[in-house]
Amino acid sequence: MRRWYCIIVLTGMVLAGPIFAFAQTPQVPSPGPMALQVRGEFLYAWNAYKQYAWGHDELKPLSKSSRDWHSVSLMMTPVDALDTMIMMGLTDEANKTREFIAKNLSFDQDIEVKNFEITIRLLGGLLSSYQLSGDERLLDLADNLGNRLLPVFNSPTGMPYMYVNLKTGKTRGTESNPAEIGTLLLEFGTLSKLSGKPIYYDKAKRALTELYNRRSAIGLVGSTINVETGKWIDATSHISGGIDSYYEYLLKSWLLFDDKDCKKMWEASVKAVNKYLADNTRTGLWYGQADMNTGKRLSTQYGSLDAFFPAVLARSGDLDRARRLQESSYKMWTTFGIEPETLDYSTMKITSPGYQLRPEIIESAYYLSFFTKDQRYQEMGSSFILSLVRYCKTDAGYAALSNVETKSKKDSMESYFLAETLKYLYLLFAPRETLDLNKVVFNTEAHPLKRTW
Ligand code: DMJ
Repeated sequence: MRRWYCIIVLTGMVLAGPIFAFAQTPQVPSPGPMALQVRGEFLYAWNAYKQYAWGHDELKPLSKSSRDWHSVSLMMTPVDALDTMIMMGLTDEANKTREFIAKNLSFDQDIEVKNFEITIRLLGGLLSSYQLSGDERLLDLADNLGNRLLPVFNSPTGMPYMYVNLKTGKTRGTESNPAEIGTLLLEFGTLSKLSGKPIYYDKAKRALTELYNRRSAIGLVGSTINVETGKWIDATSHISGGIDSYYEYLLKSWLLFDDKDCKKMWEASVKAVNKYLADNTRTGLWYGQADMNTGKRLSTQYGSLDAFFPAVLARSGDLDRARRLQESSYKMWTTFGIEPETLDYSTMKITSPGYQLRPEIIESAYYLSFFTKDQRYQEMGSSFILSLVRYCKTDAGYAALSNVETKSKKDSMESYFLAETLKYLYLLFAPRETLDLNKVVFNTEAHPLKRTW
């Protein structure tokens, strides 16, 4: 059954022409100098990971050493980076990495993992690389992982606990947030479709729906909720970290699965977000914080995580808001030479000074470039590359910044730098035939998923 499916995927990839066709495929023109530069930076960071951290979760670029999230490595960086290699046409590197993962990665570990992070990085990464390579071992790994994560949904409400032990299935973490509850359906749903097991889709969809059902009378969700009682603990509403990708998955689950419930939930949610969280100021359009019950403005914080929203707006067809918000994000970037984690947009003063090598502003530039064909977004991309090389490049890969004003570096290169930041930067400059954004949905970790069922 699997083998049969696989032939369809691979045939589909060939017949689909440029969709999911990458650099080495004849229909796609060769990448130009900017895309090649980004590919060079990817290889620079990846080679540093291989030299100093091979097999571990992450590279520590300043101490030239490695970090594992748990007592054993789950190969976070290789799994997260694999589909970027495939998309960049780094075929030999991708084949070696895929072989290494398939032979050495095991989820049969007595460790407690964070469901959200493992889902978006590993489950998402395995599924997209399976779709791109046709290597069934990756789907088997995804199925094995998905099964070990399933106990998280055994709460009285069906909303997931935050942590689960991969061997024992023991769960922990009753206080969660919309992002961790509502950012699962693309991965679990795709796993259902590819494995033929409906349980994954059903559990993740129920979690999303239970969360949506607890929105306030004015249609907003808060920041923290108890998954056992279903009661809100923090009523602050925003589009930033902790809520962000909940909205993204409402829209994208509708698009990927043609799920009409998700369409309804997305449309109602974005209406409330645009009514109560959007803030039209004299410096442009921003999105801040408001009370989920009254809609009263609570604060005016915006940051690198909020910068994902223009991409979502653009994908939904709202190019006007997407363009305006991207200009604000860009202002945040250029004011300091590189973006801070958060600032107060009413004063433009920094409230959290780090830069964690985040991708969101680049992701939005790519979506806007694809949907508007406006050169403006590649211009933005040029300044993103310049800043990254100038401030974050080290002897061994790339480093986050602890302070964007002093540009002091931090000993961290998160796996999403290779999965997302450099992938979106590459796609921003690569020939548009490389990938058709109308036919592919990226999970929140930039792993492309395609409807092959
Ligand atoms: C990534 O893990 C994902 O993009 C997530 O949705 C938000 N945080 C990081 C990148 O900033």
